[in-house]
Amino acid sequence: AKEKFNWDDYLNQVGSVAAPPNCFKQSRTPPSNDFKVGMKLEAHDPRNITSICIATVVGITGARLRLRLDGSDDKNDFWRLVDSCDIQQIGTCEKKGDMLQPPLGFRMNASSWPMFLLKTLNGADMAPITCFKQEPQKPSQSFFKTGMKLEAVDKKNPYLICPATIGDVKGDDIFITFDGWRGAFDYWCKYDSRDIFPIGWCSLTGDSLQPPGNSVSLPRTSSTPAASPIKGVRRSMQSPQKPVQAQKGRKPMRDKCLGQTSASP
Ligand code: MLY
Repeated sequence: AKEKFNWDDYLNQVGSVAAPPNCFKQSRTPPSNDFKVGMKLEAHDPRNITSICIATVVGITGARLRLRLDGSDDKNDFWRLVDSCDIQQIGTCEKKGDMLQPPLGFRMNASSWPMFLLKTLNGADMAPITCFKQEPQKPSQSFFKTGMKLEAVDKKNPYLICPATIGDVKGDDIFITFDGWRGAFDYWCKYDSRDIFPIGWCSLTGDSLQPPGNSVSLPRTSSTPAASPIKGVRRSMQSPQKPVQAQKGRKPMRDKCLGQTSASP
């Protein structure tokens, strides 16, 4: 049976602290997700951010929506929080005097866009204004410190939220390292990224937080016997003291976690 990941136990085991909630551009209590699958809205095209397109909610996960741009394929889905300023009610674009655009990679001839738009909106289930929540303010500055723990979106597998550590801090930029994955999924982002959350976020939204990968390093002083892995936390076989970020580009160890994360190639 899969043991449930527990932050309190884990922080004790690895001897780390959580990044305090005031570090994040997230509301203290996650916004409620009132959207339903099939609803339509306006969204910035993530591949062409100056375009506003029609999107359909194709999935709901915690406080996030899985979105697909109308007229696009099913290979470019993206995820947005219900309080993201990247999404708005249908009609907003027109009210501002802007024009709805076909998505990048529109699957039909460009000349068929106006008719496609009419048809896609005709009789559509449009998400009501009450579904859209106010985007929270960003913290006045970065309060992150190297070593702090958080929950972060895996950008290579954006449906996944995983235990992570601040690996480095440079001005307004922070380096997100994924616990137990030897650097393969790490990335830099701004401190006010909407893809990072305080610990406990997933348990509040009902999202499933991924367990750490296999190569989690424990401090050498830990009283836990090296031979017995505890709740999915194992001593790194190579270098228990070395920070995970030092091994950028390496393949993650796949033996244990593959089964739980095999939803992507
Ligand atoms: N299919 C991918 C999933 C890896 C996910 C890593 N995240 C959780 C940091 C793989 O097995 O490589």
